[in-house]
Amino acid sequence: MNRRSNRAIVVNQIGYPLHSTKQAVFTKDGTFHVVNESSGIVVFTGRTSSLNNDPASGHMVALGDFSEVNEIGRFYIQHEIENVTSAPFSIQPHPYTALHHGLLKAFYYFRCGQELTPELAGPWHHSACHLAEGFVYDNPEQRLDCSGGWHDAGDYGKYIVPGAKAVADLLLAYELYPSAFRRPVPIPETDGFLPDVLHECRWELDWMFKMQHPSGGVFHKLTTHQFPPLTTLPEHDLEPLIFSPISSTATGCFAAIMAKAARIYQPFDAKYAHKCIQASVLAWEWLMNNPGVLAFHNPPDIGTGDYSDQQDIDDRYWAACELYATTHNPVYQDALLTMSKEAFHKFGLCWSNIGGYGSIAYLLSDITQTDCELYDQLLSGLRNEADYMLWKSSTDGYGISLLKDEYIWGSNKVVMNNAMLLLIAYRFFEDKRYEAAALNHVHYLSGRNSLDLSYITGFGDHSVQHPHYRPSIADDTTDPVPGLVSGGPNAGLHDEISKKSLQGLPPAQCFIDHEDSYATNEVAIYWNSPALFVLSHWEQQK
Ligand code: G3I
Ligand code: 9MR
Ligand code: ZN
Repeated sequence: MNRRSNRAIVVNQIGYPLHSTKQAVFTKDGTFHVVNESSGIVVFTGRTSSLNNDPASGHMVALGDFSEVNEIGRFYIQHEIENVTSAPFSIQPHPYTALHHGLLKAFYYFRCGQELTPELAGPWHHSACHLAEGFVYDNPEQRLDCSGGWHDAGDYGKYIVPGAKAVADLLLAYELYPSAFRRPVPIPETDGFLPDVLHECRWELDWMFKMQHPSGGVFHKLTTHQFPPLTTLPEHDLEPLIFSPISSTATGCFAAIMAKAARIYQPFDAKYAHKCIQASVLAWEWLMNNPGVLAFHNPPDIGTGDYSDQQDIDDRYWAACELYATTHNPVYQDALLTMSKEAFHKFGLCWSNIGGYGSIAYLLSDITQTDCELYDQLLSGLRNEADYMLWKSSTDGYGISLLKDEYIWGSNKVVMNNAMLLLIAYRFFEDKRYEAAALNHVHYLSGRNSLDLSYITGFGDHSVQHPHYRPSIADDTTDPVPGLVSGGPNAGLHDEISKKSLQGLPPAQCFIDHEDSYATNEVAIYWNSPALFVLSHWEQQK
C-alpha cells in the first residue's frame, strides 16, 4: 500500500539504522504512534516536542522521537488527533544497502561511449553514444578521440572539474570504507579482483587522459556547441564535439585526481598507477610553467556549462597535496605549504572551491606530521568546520546544516558535502555528534524535508519522478533512471518554470519535480558522488 503522507509527518522514507536516533518531523504537535506496517500493531507511542519556526521552510515544526523502537521491520507513523500518517520506512541494521548500490550503479547509467545493455541497464538500456572524434577549438584542423567518461548531468557534456570532484568522492569513499564495496554492482568489467567502484572510476579516468594536451595542460571540457533539445537520446546527439580551451582549474584538478588515482590503483595495477602519476606530473609541470590563473570562459559560439572560476589556488593546492601524499617528494610539500598561506577555503568540497580534498589528503597521509604546524592548523580547521555545521544544524527544523540563504543551485550537493565533512571530522575526533548530524542529512535527502520528498529517483515511497535528465525525458520508460540525486531547492529561481511556479516561496520549498526545471531538478555526477560517500559510512562492515 502506498500511504501517501499529507506532509504533516515526514520521515526518512528508506529507513533508520537499528539503535540510531530516530526522529520524524511534524507540522502538527501532539501524540503519535509508530505502527508496524504488516500487523497494524502499535509498537510505540510518544509525544512530539512543541512547535518551532523553521526559517528555511517557513513551517512550524516539532520533533517526534522514537529511538526506543529497536525492532527490525517496516513501520509508519500515525498522528493521534489528526489521523494522518507518514510514508512507510524500515528499521534495519543496514537499511541503506540498496540505496548505496543504486547511487553507485547510477555512474554506469551516466556512462558515455558504451552500449548500456538490457542485461545490465534493464529498461534504461541504450546504444553507444558520442563516439565521433572531437574538434580542438583552438586548432580546428585537429581531431582527437574523446570517447568514454560519464555525462555530467542531464546534459551530455563532459567537464574536467566536476568529473574530478566526482571521482575524488568515489575514491575517498573506497579509501575510507573499503568494506562498503565488497559486493559486485555488477558492471561490464566486474572481475572479482578490482572492486567495481574502482572499475567505474577508471571509466572516467580513461576519458580524462584523452583531455590532456601534450603540453600537460588539460582541456576544460568536451561538449557540443549548445545543449541538445531535451528529447534527444544520447545516441541521437550527433552534433560536433568540441574540446574547449585549456584552463588552469581543469589542469589543477586533473593533476590532483591522477595523483590520487595512482595511490589507490597501485596495489591492483602498478602499470596503470604509473600512467596516472606520469600524467599528473606532466599537468603539474604545466601549472609551474603557467603560474597565472588561466580562467575558463565559454568561447562566443559555445553555450554549454562553463564551470567558470576566477580562482585556481584551490585546484593547485589540491594537486600539490595529492602529489605529495603519493610521491612523498618534498617539492610538493614546499609548494603546498606556500599555497596554504593564501586566503581560500581549506575545506571546500565544491567544484568552485575544491581545496578541501587537498586538506583531507594531507591530513590522511602518513607522512604529513613532518610539518606539524600545517597539520595542526588543518586539524583544528576541520573541527571548527564540523562544529559550525553542528551549530547550523541545531537551528534547522529538519536537522541540516543549511542556513536560509544556502538553498542554491544544487543545494542537495551542499547538504551531502557537509555530511561528508562531518563524517571526516568524525573519523579524526570520534565525536558521535558529528556522525549523528551527518545521518540527519541523509534523512533530509531521503524524505525528511518540508516537501516530504525523497530526492533520489527510485528510492522511497514518494521520490522525484521527473528529473531534468535527457535520457529519461527522451525514452519511453515511465520510471526515471534510478539512483540519481536531484539538485534540490534553489531559491535563485534560475529557470522559467521555477520563476512561474515558485515565486515567493520560502527557500527550502523552492523545488519543482518537473523535467523543465534544470535549476532545481537536474541530476549530476557530482551530486550523486558525495551522497555515495556518505552512505558508504553506514554500509561498511564493522
Ligand atoms: O555561490 C553563490 C551564492 O553565494 C549566492 O548567494 C547564490 C545566489 O543565487 O548564488 C550562488 O552561485 C550559484 C552557483 O551555482 C553555486 O554553485 C549561481 O547563482 C548559479 O548560477 C550557479 O549555478 C551553476 C549552474 O551550472 C549554472 O552555471 C551550478 O553551480 C552548476 O552545478 C551547474 O552545472 C550544470 C552545468 O553548467 C551543465 N551541466 C549540468 C550542471 C548541473 O546543473
Ligand atoms: O539542459 C541544460 C542543463 O543541463 C543545464 O544545467 C542548464 C544550465 O546551464 O541549461 C539547460 O539547458 C537549458 C538552457 O540553459 C536554456 N534553454 C533551455 C535549456 C533546457 O531546456
Ligand atoms: Zn555520450
